[in-house]
Amino acid sequence: MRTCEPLLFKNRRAGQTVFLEGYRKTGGYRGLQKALQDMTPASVREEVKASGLRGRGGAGFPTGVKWSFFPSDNAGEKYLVCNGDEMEPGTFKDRQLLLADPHHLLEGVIISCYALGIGTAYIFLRDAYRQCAANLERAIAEAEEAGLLGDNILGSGFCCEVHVHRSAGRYICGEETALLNSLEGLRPNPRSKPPFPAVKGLFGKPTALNNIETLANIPHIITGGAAWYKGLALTEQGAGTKLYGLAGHLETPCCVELPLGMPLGELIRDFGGGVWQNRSFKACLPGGASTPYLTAEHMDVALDYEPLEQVGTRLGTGGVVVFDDRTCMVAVTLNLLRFFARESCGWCTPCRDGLPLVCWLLERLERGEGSREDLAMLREQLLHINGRSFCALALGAMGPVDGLLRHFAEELEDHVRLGRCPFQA
Ligand code: L3W
Repeated sequence: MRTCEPLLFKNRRAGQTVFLEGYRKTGGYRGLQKALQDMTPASVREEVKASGLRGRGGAGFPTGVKWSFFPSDNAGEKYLVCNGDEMEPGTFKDRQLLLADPHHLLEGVIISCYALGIGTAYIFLRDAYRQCAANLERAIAEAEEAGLLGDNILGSGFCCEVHVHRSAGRYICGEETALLNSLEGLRPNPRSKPPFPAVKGLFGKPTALNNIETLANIPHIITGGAAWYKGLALTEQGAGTKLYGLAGHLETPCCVELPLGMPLGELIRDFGGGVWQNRSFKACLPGGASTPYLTAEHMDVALDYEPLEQVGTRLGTGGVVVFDDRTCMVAVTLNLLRFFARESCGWCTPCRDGLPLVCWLLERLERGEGSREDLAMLREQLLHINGRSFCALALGAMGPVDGLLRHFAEELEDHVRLGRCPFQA
């Protein structure tokens, strides 16, 4: 069984939360100390860029490149916002980290603020994550008390404050610009990009926006160095470890930290305990609900950004949701699309009207009332919706539809031919 020395989950014990004392015992805040005492902000940014770390919130954008768009050296008002609005179905990794070890994120936030010359950070948390919010509030108070946060951190002259903000409770609040509107007290409609948040973000000021898991990696990159961090991945192009969530029809659903690039089959067998009830594997979402399906032919594919793009899907959040051979993939896709249609903010027509139409078509097909024309119309929606919506919500929603049409066309045809769902007696 291939594993790795955990970085982010190194203090994770069932039912326990590690706070400042425990975090420091295992090397916590050494990254911050090193950054403040031995490194300039520019050298921290360079290290992060060289590490190859990519955003863990879904898009996989290289963190160092994103930071390079940020006016780090200019004085003036600017912010760091941590996106903790983890509402992507099948995704629960950030929650596991905050339940186990909230200082991990906090250290990453403080180092990132130092690297980017930022004095104020907001951690935007999914509303339902109340225990995570309480853990973070306690961690912030402990860090302030210990001189790790606030004025003149560790005597360096660097000052930084961190606030926890609970989300308004909708999936769209996790879209980065809708999140900024929400944080400003506005309706969470996405903003047009460009300008990107790095240039014009919170309150119109430059804003660095990164996911929880992304920021929690920063202390390790600083203590271990970029080359070491990059070498942790199993693939040549990959970097670091990844928190993989394993859910669905598995014997042992779990959340594990492993080297980036674990082959799908190995992950399911060694950590998910295999498909439950001795059933066979039919499909999975590789990285949350907005990523096209993988099938049994993809068992050797490395769960890393490029290899997954090569087979027509994405790593997304790394939340793997498995479906056994009794599952109707039309029903699964309908279930996902109902979620996305409900969570649309309604701002743009392709998303507001397109996703309910897709739901309607899938409902007809699942009930056995669908025709070949419905199938053709479903296929057409990929063209009408993809690339035409205001933000990535509708594009993400069409991920499973794309996977359904590519991998399960025969199953869709069967619904039409039989006039019923073949998986229902
Ligand atoms: C400055 C440029 N910044 C890009 C930045 C941009 C953003 C990042 C990635 O969607 C995906 C979506 C979901 N100058 C820049 C630049 N940036 N060019 O880079 O941008 P982008 O547009 O590729 O992605 P996004 O809009 O952030 C996120 C997928 O993630 N997803 C969603 C997960 C949702 C959750 C949740 O629970 N809330 O995790 C999962 O796969 O479908 O495709 O920061 O500003 N020239």
